[in-house]
Amino acid sequence: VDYSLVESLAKNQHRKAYDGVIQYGTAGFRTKADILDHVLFRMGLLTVLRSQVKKAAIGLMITASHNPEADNGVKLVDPNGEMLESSWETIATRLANVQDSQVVSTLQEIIKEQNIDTSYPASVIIGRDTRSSSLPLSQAAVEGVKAMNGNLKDFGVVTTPQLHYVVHCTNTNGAYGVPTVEGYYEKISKAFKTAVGGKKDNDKYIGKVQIDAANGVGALAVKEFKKQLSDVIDIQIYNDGNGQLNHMCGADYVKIQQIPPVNDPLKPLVRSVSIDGDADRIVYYYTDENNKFHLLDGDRIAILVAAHFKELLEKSNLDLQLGLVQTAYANGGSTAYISETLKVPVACVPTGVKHLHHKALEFDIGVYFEANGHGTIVFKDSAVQIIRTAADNPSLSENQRTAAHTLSSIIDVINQTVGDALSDMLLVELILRAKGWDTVAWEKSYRDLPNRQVKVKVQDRNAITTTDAERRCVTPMGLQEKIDEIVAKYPKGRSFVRPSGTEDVVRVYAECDRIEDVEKLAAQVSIAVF
Ligand code: NG1
Ligand code: ZN
Repeated sequence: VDYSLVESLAKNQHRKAYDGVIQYGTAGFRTKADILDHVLFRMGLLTVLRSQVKKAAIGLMITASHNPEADNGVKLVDPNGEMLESSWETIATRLANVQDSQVVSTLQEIIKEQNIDTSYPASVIIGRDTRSSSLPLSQAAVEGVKAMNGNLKDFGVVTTPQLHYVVHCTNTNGAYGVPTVEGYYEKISKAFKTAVGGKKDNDKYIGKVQIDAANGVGALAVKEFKKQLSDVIDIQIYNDGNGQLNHMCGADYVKIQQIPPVNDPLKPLVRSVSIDGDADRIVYYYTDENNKFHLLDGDRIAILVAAHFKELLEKSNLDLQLGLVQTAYANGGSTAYISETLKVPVACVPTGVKHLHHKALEFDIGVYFEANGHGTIVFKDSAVQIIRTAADNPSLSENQRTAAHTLSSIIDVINQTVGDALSDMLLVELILRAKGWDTVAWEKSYRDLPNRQVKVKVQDRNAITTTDAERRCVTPMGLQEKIDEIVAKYPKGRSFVRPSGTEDVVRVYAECDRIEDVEKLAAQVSIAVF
């Protein structure tokens, strides 16, 4: 490596244009796009070292997900397609913040501390979303990778889950699938067709869905699935990339505002989907005959999936442990339903998919979703083996075999590497079809408690620290007692506060039994925080 070149690039073309501290947060670095160039260059440098440590290909995705167009971000993807290990988040933050003149010495420190074999041929897989700032930022990352002599595969514009998928497939020599975007579409489409058979409708289920693509990169993926699956499902798309990214549309907007996105045709009872700006989140919704909005969020998707798997496991008589993972943002109605009615074990972990993913891996089949619609299902290799064997086992009854077979075909629809809006959507569609349900039937299983999420701007959001999977705060002193006091006045009341990892705000979540109280509860807690 020519470190004088690295130094010159760091001091000139990619010099730091920002004095404040930039932190690797819940989903990597995320902030205004115009102060990120040096971060991307440095992350290009760092992925090479990460690849040499893991002796595997590492991913680098440029996106700011559901944030406005002016923002951007970058996250690194570890070999299995999972989020970067947390000790390296600290390393990434350190490298991103040193002075330009210290970039080379910091790299050398990292090499020494991590005992890195720099002769290993590194490889880095890059992807980006459709933001106008994403191309120049990806060029900065490419320069970083090249300056460190890393091999590079630039997949251009892809969804976040596609990038995770390609990284995983690359490192497992194709065992999970072909490591290309075409391979991704083909695997999932084929599995969906196998799982549903030929017909489009079943009882109350109508094989037609409309999708708000948030004017993001997901629109490209929706269009491709629409083409490949036209004979089994009818997909209508809007907010398809021609409008402003994430503006009054997308999964985050619909979930938080609890209203339909802009450009929704607003026909009553039509099953509708909103995905986010990089297509890793999904929520369902519909408006009823009285024009009332109904949201079916990540909690509801998780429950639909878990209930279906439970039924198939019982039918196939397979002894596999099914579990569900949520965060504190999961609606209390959903948690009660899972543990009391469904009787599936449920765990609660801190916000951020990496926490959910890790916890879910403890089960044979782990279903995890954030309420905002970010989630997937992970299977232990041994569980996949057991299911596949049972599907072909002549000594089982035909009913058992059929159930195992259904499970087996469902596995391949799922992008296990990370939450994937479109693979999740196809999973929901095939379950609804199997059950012959429309959204009204799906919604019937339990009632969501009325809830509100608000943001509070404070001087220093990190003054708030939390415990118990973020459900209680430790500092500032006295705040938790105040919250307890407020919450106690509301039947079925629950509220918690935590600093956001992606925005400079404190998030306040509140839920309670009566819709007319929830606004007030959220406001009172917000005042306590302020
Ligand atoms: P923060 O900003 O830390 O709350 C948000 C979401 C997370 C996750 C990340 C990454 C909520 C309450 N928080 O994190 O679930 O999706 O963004 O996109 O939805
Ligand atoms: Zn996203």
